[in-house]
Order: sequence, then C-alpha cells, then structure tokens
Amino acid sequence: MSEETFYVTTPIYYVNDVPHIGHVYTTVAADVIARYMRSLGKPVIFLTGTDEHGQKVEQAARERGLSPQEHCDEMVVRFQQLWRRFNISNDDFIRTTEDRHTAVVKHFLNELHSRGDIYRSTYDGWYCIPDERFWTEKDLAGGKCPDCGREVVQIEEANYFFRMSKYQDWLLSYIEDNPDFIRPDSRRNEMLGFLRRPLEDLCISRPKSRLHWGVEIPFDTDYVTYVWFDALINYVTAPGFTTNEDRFQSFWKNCTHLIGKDILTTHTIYWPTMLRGIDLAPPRRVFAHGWWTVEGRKMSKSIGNVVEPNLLLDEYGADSIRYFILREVPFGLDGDFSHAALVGRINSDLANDLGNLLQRSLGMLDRYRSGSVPASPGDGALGDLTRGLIDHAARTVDEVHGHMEQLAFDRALKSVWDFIGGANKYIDSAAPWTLLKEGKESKLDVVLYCLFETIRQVAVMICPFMPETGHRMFRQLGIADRKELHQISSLKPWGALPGGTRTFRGPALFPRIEHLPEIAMGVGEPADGEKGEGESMPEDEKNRTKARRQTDAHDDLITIEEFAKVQLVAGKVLEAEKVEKSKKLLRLLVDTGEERQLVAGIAEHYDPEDLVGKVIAVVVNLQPATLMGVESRGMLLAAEDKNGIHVLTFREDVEPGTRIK
Ligand code: ME8
Repeated sequence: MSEETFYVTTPIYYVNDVPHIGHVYTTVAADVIARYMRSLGKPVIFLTGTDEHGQKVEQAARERGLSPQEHCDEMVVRFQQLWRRFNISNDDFIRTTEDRHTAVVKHFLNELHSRGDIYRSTYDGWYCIPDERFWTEKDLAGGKCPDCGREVVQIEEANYFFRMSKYQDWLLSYIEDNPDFIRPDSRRNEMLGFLRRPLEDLCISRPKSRLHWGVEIPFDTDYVTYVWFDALINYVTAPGFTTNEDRFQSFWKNCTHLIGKDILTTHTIYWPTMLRGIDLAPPRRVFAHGWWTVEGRKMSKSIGNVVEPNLLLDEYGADSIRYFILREVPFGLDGDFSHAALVGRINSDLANDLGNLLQRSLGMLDRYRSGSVPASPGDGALGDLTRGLIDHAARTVDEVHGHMEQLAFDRALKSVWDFIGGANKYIDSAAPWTLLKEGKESKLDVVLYCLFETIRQVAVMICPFMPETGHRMFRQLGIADRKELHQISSLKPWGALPGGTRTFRGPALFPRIEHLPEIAMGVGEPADGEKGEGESMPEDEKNRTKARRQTDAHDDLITIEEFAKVQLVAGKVLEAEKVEKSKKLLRLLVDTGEERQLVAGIAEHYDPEDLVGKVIAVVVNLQPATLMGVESRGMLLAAEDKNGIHVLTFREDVEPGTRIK
C-alpha cells in the first residue's frame, strides 16, 4: 500500500456545450483511473468542472435574456446530472466563475506582472471570433482560422501579453528530458515539432469594449482575462494553490491531465510556461486521447448524429457504455461509436463471458453446497489445474496494474477478460459435475472455492470500470459489507474470500440484446433539409439504412405461431412510482395473475398516481432487464406519437392475467 497521492483532471467543459459521448469519454476514463488508485489505497483527487467565461457564454445569455451567471447556473446542471448518472466519483467540481478560482487567476496575473512577464503592447493581426483566438499571418490556413476553418478578421488593439517566448528553450529541454510528460509519443513528437518554430508571446487580455464576461485584469480594469489563460489555472485552484499549500504540494506533483487531442497546445505549451513563470513545476503527465466519430462520421449538430448520452443511458445503462468506450479503442487512438459494436460487446463480453461465468458458478454452488462457499483449501490440496488458475490470477493483477499506470485501459480489460476466459475453461476442465458424481467431495470443494475467489478477483478488477456491476457481484458473492474484500490491495495473496460465505443468485448481470434498439436507427442521416458540412451519406450506407427501415416496417411478416410466442396479458396496476434519479422511468407493480414489477420509460408523460388501478397490456415472457438498478419483468404496450406516449388500457375491468390474443 502506498501513501503516494494521485491527482487526475478532465478538461473543464464549455458550459454552453450539450454534453456528448466525447465529454463522457474523458470523464469516464478519469473516473476509472481515480477509482483504481483509490482501490490501491492512495489518497486521490479527481477534478472535473466547467469553463464559464468568454464571448460565447455572454452572447448565449444575452439571447436568452439572462445574466451570464444565471445562464451558467442553469447550464452547468446538465453536466452535473449526467456525471451522477454515469456514477462519476469526482471529488471536486470546479466552475471558473467561483470566487476561489477568480482569486487565483488574479494572483497569477499579479505575480507575472510584477515579475515583468506580462507587458502591454499593440496587437496587430488576425482574430477568430468564434474561437476567441489571435493568429499571426503565417498561422492562417488558406486565409482562414487554422483551428476551425472559419473566417478571421484583422484587428489592431492594445492588449496585455505573457512573455511565453522567453520559456521556449526551457520547455523544449523539459519535454526532451521528461519522456512521460506528454503521452502518447505521437503527441509528444507533435509538440517537439511545434517548438522547432519560434514561440510567440501570448495575448492574455480582451478589452471590455468587446467582452465583459471574464476575470477582470487586476492591474487594468478596462480588460478581462483571455478565457484559456483563466481556464487552465483551474487545475491548481482546486487542490488549494494559495489557500492550502500542503494539500496543493502533495497532490500537484502527481497530477495527470486527461484531455482530447484538440487541446494539446494549450495544455503542453501555454500551461507549463505559465506555471514556470511563477515557479511552479509542470504537471507530471498530460495524456491526449483520440477522437470519437459516430457510425463512421464526424459528430455534428447539422448531421444530427451527436450521440445524446442520456438516451444511451436509458437504453444500455452506465456500465455497458463505460465498458465499451474503454475496451473498444486503445486510449490515445481515434475511435468510432456504433450501436452495433456496442451491442456486440454487451452480448459477447458482458452477457456471455462474464455473465455466464457468474451464473453457472452460482448455480453449481446452490445445487452442490446450498450456496455456501467451501473453506479455503490448503496448498497441498491443489492440483496442477487449480495452480494454473491461481497463477493466472496473480499474473492478471500485475498486468492490469502495469496497464493502468500507462492508462492502457483496453489492455487492462483484455487481461481481465483473458482471465475470465481462463475461469470458464477451468470449469469445463475441472468438471465439478463429474467430481460430484464420482463422490470426490474434497476435490469439488477445492474447485468451488477457487472458482468463487476467482470471481471475487474479477469483480474487484472490473469495479473501477463498471462500479454498479462490481457491487452487484459483491452482493451476489455475499460480501457486500466486506469493503476490505473489494479493494485491489486484497487480491494478493490469493485466497481472501472467507469460507462459509453465503452467495445469492440474482438475475443475469447483462441480458442479451437481440435487436438493435430504436435509437440506433437513422443515426448518420442528415436531418431533414440540412446538409452535413458539405458531406453526403455514402450510397452504400444510404442503401443499408433504407433496407433496414423497410425490413422493419413491412417485409418482415411473421406467422400466427410466431406471434403466439409473445405472451400478452391484461394487468392491473397496483403501485406506481418514479425510479430514483431517473427522469424517464417509472416502476410499476402490476397484477398479471401474479405480482410483477415493470420499469417503463413513461415518467415524462404520466403521473404515477394516474396509473394506479388502470388495466394495461403486458408482455410477460420477455427476458428480464435491469434499468437504473431496478429489475423489469415484462413490458407494457404503448403508442408514441407527436403528442407523447399513450399507454394501452382497457375500458372494461378485465380480470388480471387474461390472455390477449
Ligand atoms: O475545450 N472525441 O472544452 P470542450 C473525444 N473548455 N473527446 C472529445 C470529443 C470527441 N469527439 N469531443 C469533445 C474545451 N471531447 C475547454 C477546455 S481545459 C482548461 C478547457 C472531449 O467543452 C475531449 O476531452 O470543447 C476534449 O478535449 C474536450 O471534450 C473539449 O471540451
């Protein structure tokens, strides 16, 4: 166990943005590494937040008739709520409009000014209004903004500048001497290349005649601070720079910034030189991950393919998405989000490999040992097969650790899944059913114990990635209250699971998904009347989408026998209530001849009280599913049109359980 601290940050997201899968990616990655480090016993700070100053915020607030602060206070909630739904365990959430932050920004400005590193001069050059960035003539790409490709305007105005150029040589040697500072290597090389050209000074002010919404420059109140200069400082504000020096010093030296590759220059050129200017060391590491596209295309509002994370959560739940985004693509490379790939991972990795290991093991323990884990076997009782499994466990713990230190999330998960595969093979080879038949009771005990210690080790290792699943597994293993058995630090030496633990069989962790859900349809097609940034959908993609829709609508005729497979009955609603923390879901208790719990996405259309006593139509032979942690055994029927959702009800008081044909 190490007392070494760990500090991880995400970018602070623009408060105006609608959170999407890209924001989810960085935040989930930071959450996973924070949870992993806590599980090792390290003191951790995990910081996320919002970037709230600047022209775009001022403008959006004006358009809504609100003050910029009121606008920010409303918008920030979308991020905070989404992070709760994704089980993000941030220790702090910083907003750049908070006093604790603006005070530190002013401290930076005063320090740099008094040291002569901030000076006033006239800026004569190009400016990208939407990006709020100055560019020199040689920066421009074909006369346009090199970052966003939009028009730039020429301006001449007096401003304040940070002497960034002074630190060029220092920064170059710092990056050369510290190969782990910028990760991955491709990004490090990119920045070394960037630094081969002369570094300009950085314009860090905006005159109030153009922009009010920012941190006022303390030594000239006609100006506010450039948003990026303000925003980067959040990373030292939160752990206590100038307010809690001890805490700040102990965490800052172990800071990892997770960012997307879009904001590499600000984090690895501006930021370390700003820190150097006031004698602070750079963060330990800046890791720039890759870019997500959706169904093969750039995410764009005009294409209409921005993946709305709340809809994904309703459909798949937090853990499946968390698993998918970190397993599918090596951290650092670009990735593509597609529903088909996500459903594929859920079915093969989660439902099949992991789900089956747990279900078949719990089933055997129930049948052979009434759900009680046998005592931990002594060393002498272990055969080669079991020794192989135990070695595999130890190897996996080490591999996962090595990968996590490098933020190689996909490899860490692959190691755990190799181990899960090993455990499934162990069952097949050890064949507990044969041991039972042959009366080899003590051998059977060894196999069952080792299987359950294996499952505990798997649960501990996947818990940072899939916290709900990890905790469900702990409950099923009967160790929900034994927090010390949930920690990575409890995996070595092997065998911490106590004999005599009583397990519980629950519903499948991840029910298989047989069809692509409705929200998967139509993704990638331009919204009516809109063209996607000059691109059009490739012909073969159009045809595939069309074919899929036609099949759904008309061609897929079924026989009466096939229809009869769906068991539809009348059910009387006994209870209805909102599912905690969910906007859309209601939990219903329905009498369908037996009491049955359903979860339905109708909370935005029905008051729970209005449903009680109604007789509705229910599919009762649907595989159970768990939504927001609540099990649903069946599905009610409803129609959705432009006015909302209408639950199908009977006018007459039909006897509950009556078959609908
Ligand atoms: O840049 N793929 O905020 P922002 C992967 N406020 N990651 C993506 C992504 C995509 N398609 N789209 C966004 C800002 N991201 C500044 C940051 S920090 C001091 C100030 C993620 O709201 C990725 O982490 O534009 C990227 O760096 C960040 O969102 C940009 O968020």
